[in-house]
Amino acid sequence: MKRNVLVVVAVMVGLTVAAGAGTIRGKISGVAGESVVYVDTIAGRTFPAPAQHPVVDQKSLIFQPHITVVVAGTTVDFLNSDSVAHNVFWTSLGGNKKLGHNLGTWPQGEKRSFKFDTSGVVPLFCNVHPEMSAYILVVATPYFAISDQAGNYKIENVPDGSYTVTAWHEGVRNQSKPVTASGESKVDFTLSK
Ligand SMILES: [Cu+2]
Repeated sequence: MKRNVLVVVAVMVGLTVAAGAGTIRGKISGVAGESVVYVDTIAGRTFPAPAQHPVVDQKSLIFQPHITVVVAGTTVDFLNSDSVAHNVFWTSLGGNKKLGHNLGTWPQGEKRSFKFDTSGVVPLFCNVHPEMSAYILVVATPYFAISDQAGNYKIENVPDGSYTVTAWHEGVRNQSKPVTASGESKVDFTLSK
C-alpha cells in the first residue's frame, strides 16, 4: 500500500515538472522564405521517433515538401506520384560524405523508406532530374519549427530549461543562440552567407 502511494506521488511530481512548458518564438531575417529553427541536443534526453512516417513525395517534378524536419530515428517514406521514374540520393548527411546514400530509381505509385538515425542536414537529389532538390533536417529533439515565408517561427511545448536553438536556412550559415526557455521566450536570428 505504502509503495502505491509513493508511486502516485512520483507520478504527480513528474506531471508537475512536465507542465512547465512554453513557447520559443521569433523571426529570421536576412533571408527569404522558409527557415528551420530547432532546439539542439538536450543532455540526458532522447526522444522516441514517431510511429508515423513523414512522406517526401515527388510530384510534378518537384520534391514535396521542399523541407522536412524529423527527429533522429524517424523513418521517412519517399513516394513517386509522377508518371515518370524518379530517383532519390544524397551525397552526404551532416556534411559526412560517408553517410551519402542512393535509394535507387522507382516508378509511379511506389515508395521506398529510409530510417535516419544520425542528426544533420540531408540534401536530397534526383539523378533523373538534376534540377530537383530538397532537404531533410534530422534533429535531436522534437522541439523544432519551420518558419512562415516571412521568417516567423514558433516552437511549442518546450519544457522549461536552458538550451541552444539553431536557425537553418538553405544555402547560408547556421546560427545558434542560447535560450532559457520559460513561458514565452523570444529568439530572433539574422542569417547571412
Ligand atoms: Cu526526378
